[in-house]
Amino acid sequence: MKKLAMFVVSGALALAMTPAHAANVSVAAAGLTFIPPVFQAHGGATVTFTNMDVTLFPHTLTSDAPICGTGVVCNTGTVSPGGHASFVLKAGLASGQYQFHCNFHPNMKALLVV
Ligand SMILES: [Cu+2]
Repeated sequence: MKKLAMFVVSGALALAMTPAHAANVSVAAAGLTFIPPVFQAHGGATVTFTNMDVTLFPHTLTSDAPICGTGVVCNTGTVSPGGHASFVLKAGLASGQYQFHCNFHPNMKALLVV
């Protein structure tokens, strides 16, 4: 019985020490604004962008820096109202803050916190 208890405890510790899977995140556009304007994710996470803009503008979610791969900028491409697209952040992306914008509306900004 004591052996079983030890096994359970060490199993729980192993679970606690296992890095969490990269949580996937969702970002939307509405009213020429990204929602939320600041989002958190780790490298390897999938970022899904949905265009919920009732003004019927197309949008993109595009990173300023190449953080989807070596020399690869994250870019959903053009997403029409009601549409969605996703990309995967580069695995092992360094901690920091990364700016995103919309290719059609430079004033639309979002910030990724890793
Ligand atoms: Cu836009």
